[in-house]
Amino acid sequence: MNNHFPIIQVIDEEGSLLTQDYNDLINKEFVRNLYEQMILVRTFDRKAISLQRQGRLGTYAPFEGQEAAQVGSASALAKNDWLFPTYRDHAASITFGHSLPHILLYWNGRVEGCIPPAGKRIFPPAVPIATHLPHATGAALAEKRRGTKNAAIVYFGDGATSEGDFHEGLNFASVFKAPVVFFNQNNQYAISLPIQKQMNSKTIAQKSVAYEIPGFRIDGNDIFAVYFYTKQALERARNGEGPTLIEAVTWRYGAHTTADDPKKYRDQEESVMKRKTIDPISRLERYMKKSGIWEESWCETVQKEASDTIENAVNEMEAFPPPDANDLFDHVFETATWTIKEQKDSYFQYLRGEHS
Ligand SMILES: Cc1ncc(C[n+]2csc(CCOP(=O)(O)OP(=O)(O)O)c2C)c(N)n1
Ligand SMILES: [Mg+2]
Repeated sequence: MNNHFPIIQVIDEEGSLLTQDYNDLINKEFVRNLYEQMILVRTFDRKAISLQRQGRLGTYAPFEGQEAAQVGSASALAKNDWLFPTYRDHAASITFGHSLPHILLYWNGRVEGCIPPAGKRIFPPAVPIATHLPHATGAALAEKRRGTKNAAIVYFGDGATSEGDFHEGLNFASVFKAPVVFFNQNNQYAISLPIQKQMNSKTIAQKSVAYEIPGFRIDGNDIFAVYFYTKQALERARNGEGPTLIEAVTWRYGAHTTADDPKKYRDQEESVMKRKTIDPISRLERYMKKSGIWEESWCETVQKEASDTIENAVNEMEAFPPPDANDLFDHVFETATWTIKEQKDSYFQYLRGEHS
């Protein structure tokens, strides 16, 4: 079978613009905002790994390499849309307005980290793979039934497409024309499993054909392609035209989480090479240099501001009062089952030193 879904780019790897279609929109302010946001989230990601290594964060799932996919897509959302992230999508959540200290609190196992700022429709990260696709479809359908123009976006990886929930979410959304964008980040690995062993399909985008919905395979390291194709999918959703599947082809440079070592299952030289060629931030930088909107002093300020913002977020996270042990049990079900009650009693006895 041929590949029916060639990768769509708006800028090439050298940073040259391949189409004039978006000329009116790609202005200096737009480009600078995207660049600033990518620097902020990369600084966050690196700091989070460093905190984990120092024992100041529990564990962490890094996204370095996937900044364009997440920042570009979340930048296309409107204020009242819904965002359903996985454990790797904090760059999308941050871009959509989540609070930095709260995201850090999440990685310290704190329930406060699951709660977005008031008015922000951001779900807690889904750790079970693909369970949140039907949730996003449901939220989108509720918006449609209420007669609003709000849409939902749901993030998931290549591995998630092997789960039943992926197919149920897409089928239901297609049948009911739910205003939802299925945003896949194909980073080509599900922990240690490469995409070639995950599926026989040549692409993830082609899975849209089975559900009779539009599918696009875009270069996920090209922030313009990500932004404009997500924007278009969201517009279709708002206009009552139903869901879209977007496959953003990308790459994670580092480990699956801070708990694994990628050198055990792949040659990390590939990440070194990809950093030189397809890095999303360097690519936008090349575009900016070619189009005469690059200034070294501006870039230095952006980096300094990002570092200050992240340092403040870390201070805020670490100044939080210690956790309440009740939180471990009180949010599992709305009303605790007898098993949860028993576990809670037993744990509090243990904390009081009443049994080992
Ligand atoms: C239902 C379920 N099965 C297995 C796991 C264990 N698990 C955690 S992450 C992961 C790989 C997911 O890969 P992918 O969907 O490509 O996302 P990525 O981590 O690359 O962002 C697996 C199998 C899980 N969390 N949930
Ligand atoms: Mg993956």
